[in-house]
Amino acid sequence: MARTADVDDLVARARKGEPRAVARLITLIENASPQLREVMAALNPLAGRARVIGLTGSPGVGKSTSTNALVRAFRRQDLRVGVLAVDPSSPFTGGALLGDRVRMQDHASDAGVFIRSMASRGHLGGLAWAAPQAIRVLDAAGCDVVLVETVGVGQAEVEIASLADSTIVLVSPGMGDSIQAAKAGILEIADVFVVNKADRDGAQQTVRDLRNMIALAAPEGWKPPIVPTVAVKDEGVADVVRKLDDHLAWMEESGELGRRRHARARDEIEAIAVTALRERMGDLHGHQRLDVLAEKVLDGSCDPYAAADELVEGLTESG
Ligand SMILES: Nc1nc2c(ncn2[C@@H]2O[C@H](COP(=O)(O)OP(=O)(O)OP(=O)(O)O)[C@@H](O)[C@H]2O)c(=O)[nH]1
Ligand SMILES: [Mg+2]
Repeated sequence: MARTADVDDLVARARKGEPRAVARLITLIENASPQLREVMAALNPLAGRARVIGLTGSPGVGKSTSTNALVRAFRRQDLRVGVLAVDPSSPFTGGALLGDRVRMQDHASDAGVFIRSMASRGHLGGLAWAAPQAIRVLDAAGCDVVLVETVGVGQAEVEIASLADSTIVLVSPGMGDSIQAAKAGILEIADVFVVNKADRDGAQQTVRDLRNMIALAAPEGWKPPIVPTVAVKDEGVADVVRKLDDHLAWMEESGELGRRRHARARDEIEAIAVTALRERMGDLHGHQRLDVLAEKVLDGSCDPYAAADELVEGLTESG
């Protein structure tokens, strides 16, 4: 393991926005490095400035194309942008993310843009704690905006939404059925709806379906706007940025921003704690203690709840 001095140096270089240092730190996160404790202690005071925007939606709906277009729009405002493409379902970096990288070559020579894809590599706790830490790295490296692209698959979609200040849900024409199916889920997480591929038939119908759905749900407070886009032609992207700005202003005014960030910090702490407990649990698996307890339960001298209590106590006191 590297010495503290190395971590200090890495953090200092990342803070100056050096891409290689940023990349190294995110790799430490992917590998669940024991150095993360030190890294996060150093980074946390530097973070908290970035605005985090999530993009989610079914495979192929145009998330990467839209991310790309949003990067361009924010760069025109001279903002530094971080992009994190996460695949919560797969432990491997699959073809889709590889494809993203190629498309992201557009920004390869731009020092104001950091792009990184991340897979969970199957480690315990998956992306629940890894994604917020990667966002923190980008934030501390001076990104004004962090865009998080994730493939929308059920629960993962909801989890990723909790990482962002604002969440964009993308749909495309002809997805009526899946909109119905995902109804409750997407209404819950969408701050801005984007109907992408508006150059295709049925876009108006999709906008109407969404509008009806929102009207039926009669949300209190923020009512998610619906923005048609043609991401491949950059059409409607400026409108998306405007709606995101409106949403940010509303969150600041209503106190929602503070509430979301508080909830996010809670989730991250919980994920780290649960992961630590699971790891200790794993250590105990081949452990004598569990064997002893199993015998006690079998011979009737201890009930399984009391045995589990004893096990949990053992986990928390063994520091
Ligand atoms: N006609 C049309 N095609 C689009 C539009 N936006 C994206 N596409 C195309 O749709 C395909 C998928 O786009 P991506 O941006 O890769 O979609 P994605 O949601 O990131 O896909 P995954 O990461 O695989 O889930 C590509 O071939 C894009 O060129 C659009 O507005 N109109
Ligand atoms: Mg993509």
